[in-house]
Amino acid sequence: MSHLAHVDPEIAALVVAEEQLQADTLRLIPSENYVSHAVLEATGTVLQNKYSEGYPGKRYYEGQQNIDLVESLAIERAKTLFAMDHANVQPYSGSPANLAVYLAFLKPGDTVMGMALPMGGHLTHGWGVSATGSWFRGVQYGVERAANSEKGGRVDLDKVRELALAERPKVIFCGGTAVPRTVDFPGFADIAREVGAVLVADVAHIAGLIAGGAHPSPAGHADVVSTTTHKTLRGPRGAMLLSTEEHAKAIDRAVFPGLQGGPHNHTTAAIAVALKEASGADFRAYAHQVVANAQALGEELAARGFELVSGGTDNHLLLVDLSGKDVPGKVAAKALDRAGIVVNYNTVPYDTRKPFDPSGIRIGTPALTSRGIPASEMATVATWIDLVVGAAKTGDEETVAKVRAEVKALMDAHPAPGLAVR
Ligand code: DSN
Repeated sequence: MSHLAHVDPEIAALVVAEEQLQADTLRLIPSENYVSHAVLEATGTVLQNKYSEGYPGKRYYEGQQNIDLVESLAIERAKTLFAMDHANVQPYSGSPANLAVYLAFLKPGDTVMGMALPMGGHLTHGWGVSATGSWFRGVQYGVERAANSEKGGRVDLDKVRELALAERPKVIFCGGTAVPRTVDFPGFADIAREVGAVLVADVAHIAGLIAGGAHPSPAGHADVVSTTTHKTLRGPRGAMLLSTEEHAKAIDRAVFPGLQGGPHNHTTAAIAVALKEASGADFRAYAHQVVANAQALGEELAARGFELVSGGTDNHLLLVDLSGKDVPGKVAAKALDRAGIVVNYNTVPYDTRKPFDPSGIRIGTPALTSRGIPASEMATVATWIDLVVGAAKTGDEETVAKVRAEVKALMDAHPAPGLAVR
């Protein structure tokens, strides 16, 4: 980064500091990852100099000889990897991708159904504080209470069906941001068919697991698949909308000219690279290891008395209810951060605390798995979390500092992809 360091040393120093932070810390935020050098290189290219409103072969700007080929490659790779008829790789990120879905299928005031935010859904699935819940009529389903041991923390599809029959949504979202269990795409598809709704599978969190065969695919069930590209898929910050042929035109029109202007071509190129990487055998192994690591970590945390929403995980993510530990999620998350373990505080279903000071933390294994950290280390990770959550309660900063040194040693033994520093 010699040019950056020369022109703007302040920003250059902050980038280097961030790189060092990512190298030294155990990043357990389930929506984060490490991209490869190849993805980083594609992101930092001259492709960002271009305007390309339109789609390959149908642009409003000349000079698209190379850009058309880049976008076509990304589209074809996305269609193949996710076995869908159509792909639009232009949405700037997950929220704009979901807004394009509203534009394609709904009019203001129409009914949309999705999982409630505090139950694990996403803001854009019709939650009140989002435009999707104020400009549209959001109807929300949740998960069962923990006391119902068999279904606790899981979606009861009979209840989703009842709600859908009563409310007749035009669009149903399945998936979310804090969903530790397999999304039943065929079950949701049956309900959507019965009420005549478009089924949108928001697979942002699990796209990489689907690509790697570690989570069932929504292909053949969902009408539209919405995903970001930077989570388990390990690509640049961006998004895609995939669909059946029937909805291809509506989706394309909604993204451009409906919602966006020119696509971010450097991101499109990096998405194409990430999709190529995700189609390889190594990535299949990665996706399965992400799940194996999350399950091992869940078992180790449960053995140390941590309450896991739904009792465990089928994917990359654990939602931990700290009520029984008598430590608020935010206090735990801040102590863990001081120990070099990065998580986010999170509401748990039926939380009695507020979203900015909730009862839980959310943990995921995509980033640590990208560093090659094996399942055999999850007992150590769980012990660190246990020690630090205990230390957060008593103000024992000595333990926090001791864990930080141990975390650094494990990180040094497993360098992260894409980083120049160790
Ligand atoms: N902010 C993302 C996450 O952390 O899950 C979802 O949009």
